[in-house]
Amino acid sequence: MARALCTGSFDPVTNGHINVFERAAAQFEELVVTVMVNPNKRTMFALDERLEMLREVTSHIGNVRVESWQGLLVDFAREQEITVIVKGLRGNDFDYERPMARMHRALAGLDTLFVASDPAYGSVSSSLVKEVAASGGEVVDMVPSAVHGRLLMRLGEVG
Ligand code: COD
Repeated sequence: MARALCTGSFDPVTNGHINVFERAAAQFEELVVTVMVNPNKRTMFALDERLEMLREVTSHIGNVRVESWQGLLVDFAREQEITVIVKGLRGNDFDYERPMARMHRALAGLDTLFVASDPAYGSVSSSLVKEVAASGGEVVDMVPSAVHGRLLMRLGEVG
C-alpha cells in the first residue's frame, strides 16, 4: 500500500478534517498530514500550535505523521516520494479543488483522490467554527475538545 498526503491550513483542525484523516489512513500504509504554510495568510493559531493540536487529535490513528511545508506542495510530495493527496469534498469545494488537482498532476504526476465529506460534517469549516465561536455560538460538536479549549482561550485573549 502506498502513502498519502492530507493538506490544509488546519486553523484549527476540525472534526471534519479528522474524519477524512481516519478514512484516508485506513486506506494507506501511512498518511502524512501536512500544514501548508502561507506567510501571507493571517491565522488564529501559529504554526507550532496547529502542529501540536494536529498531533494531539490524531494520536489515536497509528499511521499518521504530522508535518508542515512552505512552498509548492508538489515539491514536498517529491521529497517524501508520495504520489497521492486525499481531500475531503464538501458541497462547494470541487470548483476550488479541481484546478489545483489538475495543476498537481500536470506539475508532478501527483494525483488527488476526493472523499465525500461525512454528512455530519458537511457544513463544518475552520473559518465558520472561528466565526461562530467568536460570536459566542456553540461549536463543541465541530472540533475535538482539546481544540475547543484552545479556541475559547484564544478568543478570551483577544476579546
Ligand atoms: N469535511 C471534509 N473535508 C473538509 C472539511 C469537512 N468538514 N473541512 C475541510 N475539508 C477539506 C478541505 O476541502 C481541504 O481540502 C482540506 O480539508 C483542508 O481544509 P483547510 O480549510 O484547512 O484548508 P485551506 O482551504 O485553508 O487550504 C488548503 C490548501 C490551499 C493549503 C491546500 O489545498 C493545498 O494543499 N494547497 C497546495 C498549495 C500549492 O502547492 N499550490 C500551488 C499549485 S496548485
